[in-house]
Amino acid sequence: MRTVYSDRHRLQDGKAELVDGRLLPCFETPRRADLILAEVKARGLGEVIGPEAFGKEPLARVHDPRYLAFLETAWDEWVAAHGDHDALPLVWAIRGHRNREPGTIGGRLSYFSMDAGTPITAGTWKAATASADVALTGAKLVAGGEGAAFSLCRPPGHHSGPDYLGGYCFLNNAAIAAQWLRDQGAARVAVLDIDYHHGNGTQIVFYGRADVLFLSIHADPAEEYPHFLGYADETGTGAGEGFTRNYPLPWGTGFDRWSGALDDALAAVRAYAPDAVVVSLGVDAFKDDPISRFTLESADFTTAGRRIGALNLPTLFVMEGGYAIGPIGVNAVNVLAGFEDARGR
Ligand code: OKP
Ligand code: ZN
Repeated sequence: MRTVYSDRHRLQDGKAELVDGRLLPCFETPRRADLILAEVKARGLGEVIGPEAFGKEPLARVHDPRYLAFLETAWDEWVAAHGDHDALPLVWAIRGHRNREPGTIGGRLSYFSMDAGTPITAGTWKAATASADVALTGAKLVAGGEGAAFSLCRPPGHHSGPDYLGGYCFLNNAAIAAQWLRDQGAARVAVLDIDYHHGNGTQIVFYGRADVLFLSIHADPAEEYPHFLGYADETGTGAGEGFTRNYPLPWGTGFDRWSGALDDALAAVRAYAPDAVVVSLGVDAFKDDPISRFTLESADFTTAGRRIGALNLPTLFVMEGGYAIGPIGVNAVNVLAGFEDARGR
């Protein structure tokens, strides 16, 4: 399969995130994409191409225009108010507070974010829009009849909701791609999120809809980030009832249990018979991931890829998380190679 990649990911290079009371160097670094790209080339997965520019319209199909306007100018406003160091939010509306956009950049940053781990930097808007273009270009390949494509997105997207950033995510690349596929005529799209963290943003975008099936296998939110969404009893609402499925799993989960959830999710995808599948491909379920607590081995990612390939459906892989620098490339490409293997390519 072909890989879509843009060097612009480098423009998102935050200094620090707040973790357990400390400001630590960002886990979500340019090096992640470099290592994945190097492995794509080393393994001969297929041609690497640059993204097309899709503009703002496909972003606005998923995100609130007020949020997009905020994100585009946030850095300049932040610099004018506070200086040219990375922007991090500090306070959020809690139960009983007002849902009202404040006037200052500091207040607005809090209003449009969900955590203090996702710095806005000088290059954030350019990197995030390039990442969305990478996802959209992959979607176009799949819509055009390529059986599969790999969108090597960075920064990731699945925690970003209609009007907020968070979890290292600014624009929800997978949701933008899935919506674009719908807008191009796909009747049904399934989004399968295998990142270690719940895809809260993607879930919310499609929660009330039957035309996009959302399935997520992740660490139990009672124990793990993002903490406030991703329980098994969240199954969709209204017309979307039954079209969201969550598989929260405890810390320490290994491939036996994880793959049981995967098989159940894949059976649901098969029954749904979508025109396309978007895989939110995080490889942070890996045993040595520095911020995660599942125990998958590198070889397990190949097996997972094979099982996804056995669906025999047009498939777009959209890169999400994975922070074990070193094996991140091997783990991501193992999924893709396993997929190709099952397709007999
Ligand atoms: C992004 B993706 C845990 C801090 C959690 C945010 C994690 C975002 C993960 N001590 N920080 O889903 O891989
Ligand atoms: Zn993750």
